[in-house]
Amino acid sequence: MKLLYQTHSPFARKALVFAHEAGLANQIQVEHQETSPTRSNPAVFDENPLGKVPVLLRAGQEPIFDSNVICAFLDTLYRGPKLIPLQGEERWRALRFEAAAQGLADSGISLRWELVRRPEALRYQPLADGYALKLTCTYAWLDRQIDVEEPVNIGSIALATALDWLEFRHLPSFRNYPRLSVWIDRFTQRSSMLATPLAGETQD
Ligand SMILES: N[C@@H](CCC(=O)N[C@@H](CS)C(=O)NCC(=O)O)C(=O)O
Repeated sequence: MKLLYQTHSPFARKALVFAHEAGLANQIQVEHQETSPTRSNPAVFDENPLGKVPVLLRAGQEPIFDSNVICAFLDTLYRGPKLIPLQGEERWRALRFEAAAQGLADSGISLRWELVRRPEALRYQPLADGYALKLTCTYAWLDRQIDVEEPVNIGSIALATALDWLEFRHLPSFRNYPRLSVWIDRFTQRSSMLATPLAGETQD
């Protein structure tokens, strides 16, 4: 399998960390692709009509996107206990955390447009404030919700990759939320996270 990847994408890293946790990383060739809505990448558009990474390519099969679907597919190949819990409150907790993580990463990207990516004259402060509020409210919610012993699953993987990216991009900090801060510092020591460092600049 080949993963159309980006070393500075929280979503691509989520899929790759999931592959590592599922013991499948050695079956995946990782290929870096730059993407931006202002600079379309034909190699990515050929596989995903949204022009976004990550995309998982399989021999003789249709491509799989986005990160949620790639993780769901990889979990079907995983022989261990499912990383997307199958039932009960454990499932809804993991999926709720995944949804929060997707929102964090999406809000962080939107905020970066208002702070650094859009030409200065086109930036809109009320929108930046609105996205920053989504981040800080979600940090506060997570600080109440997260268990320092949170199991490794789709929820914790998605949260760790989103939060580590927010810090990498110097977006509003979660460091004044003590429980969340302790949890992320532990999770980022996992070999799956150490094997997938964030690097690089967005090319718009
Ligand atoms: N919901 C998607 C989001 C993917 C996404 O936004 N990827 C970014 C990189 S971080 C991208 O390729 N953006 C290019 C664009 O928006 O055109 C997922 O979870 O995979």
